Amino acid sequence: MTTTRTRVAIIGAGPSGLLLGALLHKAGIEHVIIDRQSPDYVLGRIRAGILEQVTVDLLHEAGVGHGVDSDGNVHRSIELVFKNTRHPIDVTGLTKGKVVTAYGQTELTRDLMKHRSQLGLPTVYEAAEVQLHDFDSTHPEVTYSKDGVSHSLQCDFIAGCDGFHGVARASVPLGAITEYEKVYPFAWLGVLADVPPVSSHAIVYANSKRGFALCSMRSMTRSRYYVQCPSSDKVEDWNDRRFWDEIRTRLDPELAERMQTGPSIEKSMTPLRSFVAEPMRFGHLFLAGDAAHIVPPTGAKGLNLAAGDVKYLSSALIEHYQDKSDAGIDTYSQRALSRIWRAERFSWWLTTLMHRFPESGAFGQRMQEAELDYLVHSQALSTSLAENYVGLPLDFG
Ligand code: RFL
Ligand code: PHB
Repeated sequence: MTTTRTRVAIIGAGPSGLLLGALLHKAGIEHVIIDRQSPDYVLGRIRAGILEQVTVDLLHEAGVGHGVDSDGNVHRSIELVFKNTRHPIDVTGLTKGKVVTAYGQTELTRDLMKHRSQLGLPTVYEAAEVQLHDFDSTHPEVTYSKDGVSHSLQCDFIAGCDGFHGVARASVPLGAITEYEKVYPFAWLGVLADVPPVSSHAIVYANSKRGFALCSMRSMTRSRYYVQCPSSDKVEDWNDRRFWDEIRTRLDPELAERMQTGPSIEKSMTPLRSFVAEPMRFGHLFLAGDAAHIVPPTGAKGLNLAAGDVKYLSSALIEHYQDKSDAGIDTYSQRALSRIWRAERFSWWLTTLMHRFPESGAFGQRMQEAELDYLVHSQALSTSLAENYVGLPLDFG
């Protein structure tokens, strides 16, 4: 068994863990990141695509903003399609100038990884049997094995940034944690293809008789599209031809006509879930990102919420080491959760508004249509959508 010491042990090298590492390094706080997967596996997961300004600002603060600056695509509006008609929502006009940026999680993760390796910061990939110990004391420990050798990492704090299926939340005694969950009765099938996006200036959200569809992008030559499908469907049920035929039926005639198709380079199924674990601090263990909460992807909030948590947590740890104050640590969970529940509400609302629910019936259907109709004609409701879409401020109150 080898033994090492650091200040903060970060479990998970996804966006939360890598961003936390970059911010701690800037403040001179020693840390180690441990992930059970390989770098290629982490980069191979095609996920988020829309960044709030809060997230972009945080990347700059961490010294990793060049990629999003050069390759991100600034969006000032979104488009809602229902009853075969497209309705633009002027997100920037409704939020006094705020924008979102289309920039893939893969690209963001690659930027953070590169930054880390250029600085020579320690990251252990392909760590097996990761276990957390004694986080209710002042001397927590993380043990793992790598290439058959056992390791012990002793630290002051553990940051559980290891996603929904990680070990950090699972290590908390059952009685100490409350979990809230809603599982939706459908999934998204996502396709990545090297074709120009059907709409490069605005993400398209479509509510159609055959279910929800979303048109997003990764660059001017790479598109990311999704369709709602039954949770029981498998990726193999959807060949490219079926996917392209289906998404076209869910858009308005002009977009359907304009959509360019091509071979998929990635296809994946995402179940839709809302989930929150409370609290997010257990002694010297903190949870951040998907380890603590999941939103259905409809509102594009998951990665952005993770970035918000990391901002609160890095500030709290910096305050602890630099100012010898635990005020930030003591309020971390409460501050993060208040923003998380607002994003949970928004993501649940937009999911409910835009998808076909098997059980909603004719009345439920009319309610959805009436709300969409109200939304596109009401400045008040459009403003609510827009201010949530661009992201609520970190200090919203
Ligand atoms: P991640 O990305 O899951 O990373 C966790 C890392 O922890 C590692 N790990 C472990 N390491 C050590 N020991 C263990 N026992 C471990 N178990 C796991 C894993 O290998 C992994 O490397 O969590 P993180 O960092 O909190 O990041 C969260 C985001 O990935 C997630 O919220 C977003 O992708 C959600 N999301 C979106 N968010 C947005 O803000 N905007 C979007 O447009 C958006 N679109 C999406 C999305 C998520 C989607 N899917 C597939 C769920 C679209 C989709 C389709
Ligand atoms: C994406 O680009 O993957 C994406 C964009 C907007 C969403 C969800 C996912 O609401």
